[in-house]
Amino acid sequence: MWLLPFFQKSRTFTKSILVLKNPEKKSALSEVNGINQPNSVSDAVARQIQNFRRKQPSAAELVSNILKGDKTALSRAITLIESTNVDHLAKANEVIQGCLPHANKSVRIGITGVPGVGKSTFIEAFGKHLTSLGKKVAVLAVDPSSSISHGSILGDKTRMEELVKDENAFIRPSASGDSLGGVARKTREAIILCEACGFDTIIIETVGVGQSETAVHSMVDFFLLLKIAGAGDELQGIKRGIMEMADAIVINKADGDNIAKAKLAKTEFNRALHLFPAKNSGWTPKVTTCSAFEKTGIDNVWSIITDYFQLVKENDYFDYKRKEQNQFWMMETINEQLKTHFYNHPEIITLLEQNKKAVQNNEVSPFAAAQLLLNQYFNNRK
Ligand SMILES: Nc1nc2c(ncn2[C@@H]2O[C@H](COP(=O)(O)OP(=O)(O)OP(=O)(O)O)[C@@H](O)[C@H]2O)c(=O)[nH]1
Ligand SMILES: [Mg+2]
Repeated sequence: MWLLPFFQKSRTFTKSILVLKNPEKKSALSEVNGINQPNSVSDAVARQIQNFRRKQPSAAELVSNILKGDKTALSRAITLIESTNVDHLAKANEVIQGCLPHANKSVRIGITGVPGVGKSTFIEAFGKHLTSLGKKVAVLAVDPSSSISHGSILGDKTRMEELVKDENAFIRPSASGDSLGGVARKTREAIILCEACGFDTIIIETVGVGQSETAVHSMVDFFLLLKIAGAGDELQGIKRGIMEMADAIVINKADGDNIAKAKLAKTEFNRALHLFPAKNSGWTPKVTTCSAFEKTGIDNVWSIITDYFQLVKENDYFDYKRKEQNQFWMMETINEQLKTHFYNHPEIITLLEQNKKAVQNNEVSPFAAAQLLLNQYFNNRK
């Protein structure tokens, strides 16, 4: 008998489920008819957005929108050049060709420095300073080491909070890729697209480790090395090559207790730079201090850079260097594609493995093995 109330209860429960399942019987929980769109949403605009998302724009559309300064089209085009899909490659080349006549109208600045030196904080302060002067700033990165995190800029967008929101700025994390050459080529193509989109100041960031700074140096007009003051041993551990490439050394974090140390470091770097041979550009590298955090000394960095551009545009070094760089990148692209083609050839893959072993076991000399592989490759291509 005591079970009766339970059965009664469970029957009412089943009934209410049936009511829910039956669309005829509306309950407060039924949302079969949905709710009306609020008046604030225009049907026409909603449809436009849906169409835009669904439709893949053609190369010509992308080019025309990039030339109008559309940042969404720019992002899409950069994604296209980063793609490894063969169909995308042809379309990407079409977009680049369309943008090329409108490129070249910017200044390209490379910024390098070890992790933690304050690159992102500096670029935020520097970029904001430039947009306040009416410039349009694009920030790209060459950072093959962080293919996992997809570039330091992405993880650092929080450090560029203001710049990200700035209408006159465009920030793009580095292309991921397994070879520096590949990443660098994509970055160079991205520069062309940014210039066509109306960005007049392009900043390329790279972490000063490995070979990436050499790649960046060969795609920019001005190369800036960011440093912090150490314990008086500034020149220790700094690669001679990087010092030679630098057009300016900026000692960051010159704030608080660090100001005196930064000044000392400035003197030391200035002395060291005098020992290097004069540059072909006719420019004497400058050393200065700044605090990206407190935004002090940033205007001075820009005035050094404008002095540089005035000089190299007057003495034609600017054009000369860009022409040299174009030639360099043509050769680089050929070299890279030849290598890729060679190493991906099915027959070569097998032969290479066999010959590696033979060379290790001293059965054949390294040169003879190399010759054999090359002959095989070229004979196949005849
Ligand atoms: N005191 C002081 N701290 C700074 C300054 N600039 C950057 N920092 C701090 O230094 C740390 C590293 O700055 P980031 O801008 O992330 O350095 P980064 O070179 O981009 O580092 P990676 O992205 O790891 O290569 C952060 O905690 C910043 O707040 C500065 O001018 N003064
Ligand atoms: Mg950073």
